[in-house]
Order: sequence, then C-alpha cells, then structure tokens
Amino acid sequence: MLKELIEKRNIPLVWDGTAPWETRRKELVDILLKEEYGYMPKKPTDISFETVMEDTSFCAGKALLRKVNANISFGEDKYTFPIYCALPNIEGKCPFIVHINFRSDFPDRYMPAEEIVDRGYGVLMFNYKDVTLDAYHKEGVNDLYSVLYKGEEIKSDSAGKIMIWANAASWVLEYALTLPMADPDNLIVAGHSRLGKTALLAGALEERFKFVYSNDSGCSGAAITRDKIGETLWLITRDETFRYWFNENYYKHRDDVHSLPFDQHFLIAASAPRYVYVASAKLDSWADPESEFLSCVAASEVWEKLGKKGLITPDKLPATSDNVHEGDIGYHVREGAHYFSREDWNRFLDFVDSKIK
Ligand code: GTR
Repeated sequence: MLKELIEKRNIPLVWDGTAPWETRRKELVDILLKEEYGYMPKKPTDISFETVMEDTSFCAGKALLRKVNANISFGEDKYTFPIYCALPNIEGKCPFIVHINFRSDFPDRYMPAEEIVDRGYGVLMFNYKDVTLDAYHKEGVNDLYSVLYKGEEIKSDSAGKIMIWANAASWVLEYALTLPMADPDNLIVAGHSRLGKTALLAGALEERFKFVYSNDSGCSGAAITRDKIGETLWLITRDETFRYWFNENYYKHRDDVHSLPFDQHFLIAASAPRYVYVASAKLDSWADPESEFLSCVAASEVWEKLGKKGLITPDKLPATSDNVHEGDIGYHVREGAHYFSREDWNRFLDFVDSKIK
C-alpha cells in the first residue's frame, strides 16, 4: 500500500546506489541549497561565547540555567545573539538538544525544560528572531542578515531566512562542544513548524548532529511537495507570506512543482545514516501528516541501501497510538492540532532513549 502511495507522487529517486553515499549526500545538500534554501554569503571567521547570567535554582537546583552570548565574527563585523542553557546537575556526560525556538522563555510552552532535564538531557535553546527577523529584510535593521549581506549582492541562490537560522544551530552546537557534560556523540537538533523545516536543514548541513527532530514541519519541511494538501509551494512563496524563507530559485517552481529536481524526502535523506525523527499532528492538515509520513517512507531506501534500518513500519498509514520507533527514522502522529506538545517531546525522547541507552 505505501509503495503505491509513493509511486503516485512521482518523486525523483533520491539515490541509485552507484555513487558513494557521501558523494550523493553532498549533491543532495547542494540541490537543496541551490533550488530552495540558498547559500550563505559569508562564513564566520571566529565564534566565541561569554556567560552573561547564571541561576543555580532552576528546576530546584537540578539544572543550572545559563544565558550565554554567542559572538559570531565575519572579519571586522560581529553579530551577537543569546543562547539559553539548561545544564543538568549530573556526574558524567549527557545528550544535549539544540532547540530552535520561537521565544526566549525558559521553560516555554514548546519547551518543557524541567521534564526534559528530568529525562537526563541538557538543552541549549535560542530564539530564532534573535538571529534574524522573521520578515522581509528592512534597511536599517541591525540583525545578522544585514551583517551577512553587507557588501554582498543578493542572487537567485542566496540564503533565505531558514538557511540563516539553520546555520545558527551549528554555531550553538559549537557551544555544546565546549561543555564538559555534553556528550559530543549524542547532539540533537529540534524545532517545530517553520523551525522544524530549519531543524531538518540544520541536520542536513551539520553532521555532528546525531539526531534530527522535525515537529509538524509540513510544506518545504518534511512533507513531500508533489500532490501535497494544505499549504503548497505556491502558497508558501506568495509575496505576502514566506517567500523570504527561501531563495528566489524556489519561487520559480511555484506554478509547476513537477519541475523541481528534488522533493522533500531529499532533505530527510541528507541526514542519513544518522537518526531522523518526524512528528505530525492528526488535525494539522495544513502541514499534511500523510505527506510527512510518506517522505520518511521514501527516504528510508537510503538507510536500507547503506545496510541500516531506515523506517520500519507495517504497510499502512500509522494510527495516533503507533510509535514507529524501531528503525533509524522515527515517526509518530499524535491526536490534536499544530503544536509542539509535551507528548511530542516525550515520544521523541523515548525514541532517542531506545537508541542510546
Ligand atoms: C504557517 C506556515 C507553515 C508553518 C507555520 C509555523 O503559517 O504556513 O509553513 O511553518 O506557519 O511555523 O507555525
């Protein structure tokens, strides 16, 4: 059944197995950057961190809450944004989550920090708007976008905002690597909705993320674009909506999604053979759970060709009670609407626990 559902979508083959996987993986990333998310105009010349606040009473002392400024230099220009950290008060090392969030609150309605710390995870969270505004760039606004594009021409394949946020996740990962209690082999990137799209891209770009978690990322995230319901490429790239999340080349495909030389299963596959987790919500037809799930099914062949487990699923669409957790790609669809809930976090962390504990 799943095979037929995928065949109907007419999506390009992700890997024919001839070229070595690492070569093909780089090609996938390149296709995604050229046609959708864009290339960064500059790379940092230096990254440094400074602690600006600490609170030892967070979670009754189970974790240290720390605010750190990340200083990102591009030659003479520097941009600074804050990272909010929950550092578990433990002996030894633990997995760390880089959570790309909508707000700086800690805890936050999308970030049940105490429960996550109780489960033995550290958290590094940043507010995506502290990196660059979620809007078309305006002259005179001092954000990372102005620093990146200072003296640079904006081209049809220049980075949109999702690419910039995804790069910021890698800079936050650099901070994790300075922490003695962060296990460098178990770093996780997570995000919801537009930031789920961002988390998938961050995982594709940054191989030091061992687990990549996209929650309700939908259009231009986990969901297959061809024949998707709800939000479409045409809708997401309308001038008045989110065209600035992407590069200009993406916009050119809006009247004919079949002209795309890829589909979103390339984005999932670009993190192979690491772990990818996709979560959907049953009532989130704008994101389209079926298209998100089918994308995992389609990407799975890469893991299988590599001798790994990919997505292990019965030949049917999952029910909300199913945890598709056996393979290297994990999936769940929960009851309810578009949201990053405690249930999502717990089901995802059950998956991570099952792989590392
Ligand atoms: C919607 C957008 C989606 C999704 C969502 C979100 O308005 O159409 O693609 O990203 O926002 O980020 O909450």
